[in-house]
Order: sequence, then C-alpha cells, then structure tokens
Amino acid sequence: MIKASEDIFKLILKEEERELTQLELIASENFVSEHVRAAMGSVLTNKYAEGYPGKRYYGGCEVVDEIESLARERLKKLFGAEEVNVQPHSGSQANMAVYFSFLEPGDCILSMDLSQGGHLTHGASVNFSGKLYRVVHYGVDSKGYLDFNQVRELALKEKPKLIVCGASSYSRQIPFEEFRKIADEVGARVLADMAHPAGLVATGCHPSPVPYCEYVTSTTHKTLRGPRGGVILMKEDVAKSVNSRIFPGIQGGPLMHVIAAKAIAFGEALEPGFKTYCEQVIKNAKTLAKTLQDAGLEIISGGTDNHLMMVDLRAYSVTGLDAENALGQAGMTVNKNMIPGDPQAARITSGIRLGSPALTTRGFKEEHMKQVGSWIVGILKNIGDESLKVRTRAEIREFVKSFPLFQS
Ligand code: DSN
Repeated sequence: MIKASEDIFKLILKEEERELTQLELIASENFVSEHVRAAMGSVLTNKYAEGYPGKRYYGGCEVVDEIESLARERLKKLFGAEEVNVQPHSGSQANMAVYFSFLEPGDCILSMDLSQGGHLTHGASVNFSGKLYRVVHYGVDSKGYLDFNQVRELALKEKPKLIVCGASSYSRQIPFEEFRKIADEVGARVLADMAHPAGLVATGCHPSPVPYCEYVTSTTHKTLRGPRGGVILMKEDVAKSVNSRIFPGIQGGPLMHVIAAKAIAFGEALEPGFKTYCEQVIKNAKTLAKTLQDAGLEIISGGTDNHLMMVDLRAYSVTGLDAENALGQAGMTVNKNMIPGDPQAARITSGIRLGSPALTTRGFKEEHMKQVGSWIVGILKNIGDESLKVRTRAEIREFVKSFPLFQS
C-alpha cells in the first residue's frame, strides 16, 4: 500500500474505533448495514451516467439503469409516492432543485426559523435560500409546539408561493395536513423536508407528508438508515420540472454507488424488522427524555414523540458548548444546539440536541437509555470534574462491548 493510502486507512481505522467505543447521540446520525457500506465501496463509483434510466448521455449504462430503476421503485413503494428522484447528492440539493423548479429570485417562502428548529436550506440568511428568496419565518409557541396561528397569519399577510415544513430540531410530530390547509387558503405550494423523521414516516410511526405536499424531500442517512444522500418524492405533474432541475440544472453525473446503497437501504426499510426498529427508536428517545427530566433538566415542549429531544441546559447553568465538550470527553457524542429564544450565540447555545437512532441500531433498549441518561446527568452536574470524565469514558468503553458494531 502506498503511503498516501496508508495515511488515510489509518485514519479510517481510528474513526471506526471512535464510533465503536463511544455513545453516538447525534440525532441525525446512524450506522448503516454492511450491505449499504459495501455498495458505496463498489465498482459503481467508476461509472458516469448523466441523465436518467433509458435516457443517458454515456454508453455502458445498462446495469446502472437497472439499479436506479430498482431504487426508484422501492422508494415509491416505501412512501406511496407518485414520482421520485433518487439522484440528489444531499438534502440541500434536493431542496435547491425544488426551489429552482418553480420559484424566481425574490419570490416569497414561508418556513421555520433555523433558531426555532428549522434547517439552513429553509431560508437561513447565510444560505443560498435566504439570499435568493424573500423569506418569512414562523416558529414555535411558548410551549415549544409549532405555532399554526402564526403560520396562518404570516401566510395570509405575505402570500408566499411556497410553504416549507419540516425541521432539524423539533421533537414533536409535524401535522402536514395543517400546512396544506393554510397553503390552500393562499394558493401556495407545500414542500415537506422530512429528512429527520423519514424512517419513522416510512413505517407509519410518524404522519406522512406525501398525500398533502407537492414536494417531499429527504436525506437518506438519518432515521432512514441509508447512505449519505438525498431524494425527492413528488406529485406527477411537477416531476418533469424538478427532474430537469436536478439534472442538468444543478448536478452532473449521479453517484451510482450511492444510488445502489440507497436501493439497498430502501429494501431494508421495507422489511418488517425496520418498523420494530423505528418503534424502539421512539421508545428509547422517550426514556432518555424522561430520565433527564427526572433529574431536573427541561426538554423543549416537555418531551418527545420522535427520535430526538432538545435539552435546555439553563437549569444546570451549563452552555451547549461546554456540555458538548464535556460529554465528548466522557465518551458521548452530541451537538450543541440553539433552543427557541436562546439568549446565547449560535456558537455557544443554551442547549444540546440528543437522538436515539444510532444507539437503537446498536441494540440499546429502554433500560440502557436510562443508563445513558444517568451518565449525561452525572457529567452535566459536575462539568469541571475531570476524573469523573475519565471514569465515565472507561465505563462506556466497557459497556458498549456488549453492543458490537460493524460485523457482517
Ligand atoms: N444539519 C443536519 C442535522 O444534523 O440535522 C441536517 O442537515
């Protein structure tokens, strides 16, 4: 092996060791199956295939055509969608393609504020979406739930062409039907970005946006437990314009190795065991939230109905930044996150976001989540106790040995 490769493989092994020996609590991460990983490392990475199945701009696409067609069929079946596109390299590009398919610069979008739980590509001022369009934001009410009075008032006043729903840091179910009703009052289209709960939606553990929205975008690597990437589900009458925005609009060659891995993940999600997994994801999140609440921490909105929770750390006088660092040193990976009305800056924050998808894949059940909660509380209550971090790190290393990963 040449040194250039050896350097990288050493680092890959180091990352594998990190993932194996710590507790993965980032709400948007998961562990994919061996088959999903194998497809991503396959010869398919060698193939160019600009265009769509049967209409490519390169020869030799007969095999990848079959792969992309299978991915499309499985995705349609999984969500009951009329039309799909499996080529977006990411959720951001899926959203971009939808915007570019019918909005003009300066058009109005109504979407959830990033600091209230939304996503960068839903019109944050630092993102292309916030720079190109006139964005009006809704948020959550004083109880931490989506504020539909505000959504409706803003829709009636601003007459958006597009209402975007879906969130990155919201622990309750999203009633997509409510967004549809408001959109119909003002003649807007609806885009649901279901990246976070996609796996829960696929298995009926969360309401589906598909019947109510012209466009549904998602990533494939969160609760859906596939490779990193994006997809678009849409109504038949808008599919042509969206497809032409993905290719040739904003992307060239699709990543066929990733599309194959998506097809495998969709097949896995169609198996009955995936519903059991998603049910356990929710039970685990609820157990972790309750454990933290019992220790005096506030969970935004008072709990969770999905795979994640937003923890308000102010009761412990700890910032999100300090919590992320201290928990990391103790062997628990989390991300600091703004909470609604956060008095701290985005790089500090008053909260952390925790999720259960990855630990559930590892085999954690409710009793294990109680233990995780008690480690988190111990560290947050004693944020400066370096020896506790070392002891907790050692305990976690030992504990996770009973939950092996990366075995075929
Ligand atoms: N920022 C990602 C998340 O962690 O939720 C979504 O893009």
